[in-house]
Amino acid sequence: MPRRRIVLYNPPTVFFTMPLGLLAVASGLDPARWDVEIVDGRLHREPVGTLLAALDGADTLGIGVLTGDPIRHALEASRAARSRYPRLHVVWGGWHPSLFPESCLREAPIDAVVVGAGQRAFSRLVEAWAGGGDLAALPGVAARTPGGEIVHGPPGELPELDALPPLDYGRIDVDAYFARKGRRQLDYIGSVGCRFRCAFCADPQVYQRSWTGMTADRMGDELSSLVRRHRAHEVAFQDETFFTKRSRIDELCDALLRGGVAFRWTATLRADQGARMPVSLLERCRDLGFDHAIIGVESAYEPMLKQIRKDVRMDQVWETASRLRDLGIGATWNFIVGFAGEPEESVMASLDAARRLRAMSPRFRTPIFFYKPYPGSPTAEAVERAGFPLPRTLEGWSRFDFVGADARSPWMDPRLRTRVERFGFYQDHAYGAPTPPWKWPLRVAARLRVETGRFGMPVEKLLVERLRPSERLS
Ligand code: B12
Ligand code: SF4
Repeated sequence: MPRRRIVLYNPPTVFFTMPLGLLAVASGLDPARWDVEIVDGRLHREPVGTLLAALDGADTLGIGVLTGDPIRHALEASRAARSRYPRLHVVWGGWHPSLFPESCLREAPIDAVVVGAGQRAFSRLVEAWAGGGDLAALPGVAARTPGGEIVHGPPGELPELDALPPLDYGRIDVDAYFARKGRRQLDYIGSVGCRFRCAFCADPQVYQRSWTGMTADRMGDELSSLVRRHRAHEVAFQDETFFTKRSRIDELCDALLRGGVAFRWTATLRADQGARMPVSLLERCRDLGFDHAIIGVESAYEPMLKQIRKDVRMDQVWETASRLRDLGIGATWNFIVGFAGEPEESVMASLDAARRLRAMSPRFRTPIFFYKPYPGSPTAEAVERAGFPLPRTLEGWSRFDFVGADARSPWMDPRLRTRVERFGFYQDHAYGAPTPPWKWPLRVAARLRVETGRFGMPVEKLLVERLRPSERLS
């Protein structure tokens, strides 16, 4: 029997992380039955034109959709594909359709959405279309029947990652991502979901606070061969909480040691985990390439931390910071300001903690994000209650993005918002890697401002922005 053709599409987004979601979906399909091609809109000058050419002879188009601008691109691609190939099945999967399956099915020209993990669900869906199965019985799928009715299958299950074949990176042009990133950094993931309950995050809703991970042995084997094959210098683990199980991390270290391949790696770390883990384990990870941690501090104000259910205390942040500094591991400490109703003292406490962290190590960064109520979380609902309605339609969500002027928590006191923006600018110039001598005056002025907390008349900022306007991201 001839193989049926499926095209998987990643709409343009900011940054060049490898499309692991599409690779995972492709890996769940029987290669004897399905011929799968991945088109990444970020790599092509004419993304939709490239997609339409790839769709020639295809039965199914699958698109991975994040909230925000990617929806606009997904709509454009779906409409173009539908109009050129009217018999094509179009499926959306990923985070936005997982949160709003109904709205996607009603408002986009698509036949089905996959809710949550896609490996098994997508494979069952295309098999049902090929063989005439009952769409309403498919776990993790919501679909439109030929009669136009919307049917929902039962909730999908978390995949047993060890039971699935490895992601086939041969399906993407790995070197093209290295070139776009400007470093030979491979993206990899060894788990799904997260057990924590942060009130601003979509993960608890999509994966119901469950977590499953591949065995460390398998990760070690895959990483050693991937790093060798692609001559990668670094690996970026995309897991939501990489250090979830201490014993597994220890086993991973054993496996990496056995694999004998050296590479630097970056991974997410919760501050409570960093403070609880034995220092010897962190040290072992460092010796095996752990070079950069990504840590969500979110807020340095304890009542706010409680309200957003971070389940982390500031003493754990400081303990983790001292440990990482002493071990020479870099870290990005992410802060969020502007939750609905957040008091000024909370924002000020976060700015102060960011300053202190920045001063601790030249390898620490402390980006401060304005809270953006990404859907599917209690803090987004709080924004609605504060009188700022969230989008109601798919088009509305497509204009909702984390960059641009409207992304700066409009419910925040404008004076405080300006202060955060100025702090962000000056702290970037105050600390970090050594700068060339001609930038020293800016560094001295920025350090003085950050340390004294005086941000009035920001002449340096105006000058730098005039000389180098900031890039538009998406
Ligand atoms: C890499 C990444 C990105 C990349 C996107 C890469 C890409 N594909 O283009 C970049 C850096 C661009 C990015 C940006 C943002 N991201 Co991001 N990102 C991630 C991250 C860390 C890893 C994604 C990944 O590769 N996962 C591994 C794969 C295997 O899982 P997956 O992508 O979820 O895919 C599975 C299912 O979703 C599904 N699936 C996915 N695609 C498809 C397609 C089809 C057809 C089907 C059937 C199924 C399916 O099946 C897959 C296998 O089970 C996730 C967190 C996470 N660990 O998932 C956050 C995450 C997706 N990002 C998130 C957010 C909030 C953002 C940002 C707003 C900024 C930010 N603060 O990070 C921006 C804005 C995006 C935009 N509007 O442009 C949220 C979700 C937001 C949402 N509602 O869409 C997440 C979940 C983080 C979080 N917990 O809050 N991100
Ligand atoms: S923010 Fe991170 S730790 Fe918190 S629920 Fe989301 S993925 Fe889990």
